[in-house]
Amino acid sequence: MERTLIIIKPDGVQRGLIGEIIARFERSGLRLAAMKFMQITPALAARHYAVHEGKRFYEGLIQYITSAPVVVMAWEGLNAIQLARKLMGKTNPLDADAGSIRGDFGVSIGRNLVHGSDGPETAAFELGLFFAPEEFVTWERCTDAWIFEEN
Ligand code: D4T
Repeated sequence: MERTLIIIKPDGVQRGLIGEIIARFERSGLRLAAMKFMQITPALAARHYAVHEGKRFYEGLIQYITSAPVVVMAWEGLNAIQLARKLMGKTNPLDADAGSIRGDFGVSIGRNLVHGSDGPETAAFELGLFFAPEEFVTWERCTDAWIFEEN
């Protein structure tokens, strides 16, 4: 089982797509483990996007992600990280498949609606940035055995 950090970015919130985006994760079979509605501070944004510091799009990225509220979530399940990235589609909406969140609703790379961790180490780091350990809810759904095949 893996956990991944998903953010519905300011454009997703402003465009009224919170429900639409959450529905896609919920329907996928992934299980919600934590969720909050918040506005990201410049300091937190700088830590989250530290790997991009110095790149030409960095300043715009920080400005955008801190400009309005976001929904931050932890989703868990088998291969949650890879599965979530598939649901989101490629970073640039132009390259994202139809049927993915960015492919269906995005137009510009700088307004790509969602963030999802890109690997296990990034996920652990990012989840720790946004959630305290006690904010993760440990629970079982009655459908889990019908969704998560045991090897
Ligand atoms: P995030 O991190 O937002 O889920 O995006 P990705 O993981 O899919 O993509 P990324 O880390 O390469 O980029 C982070 C963030 O920067 C924006 N961006 C990226 C941009 O505005 N212009 C660019 O040229 C690139 C490469 C979009 C996502």
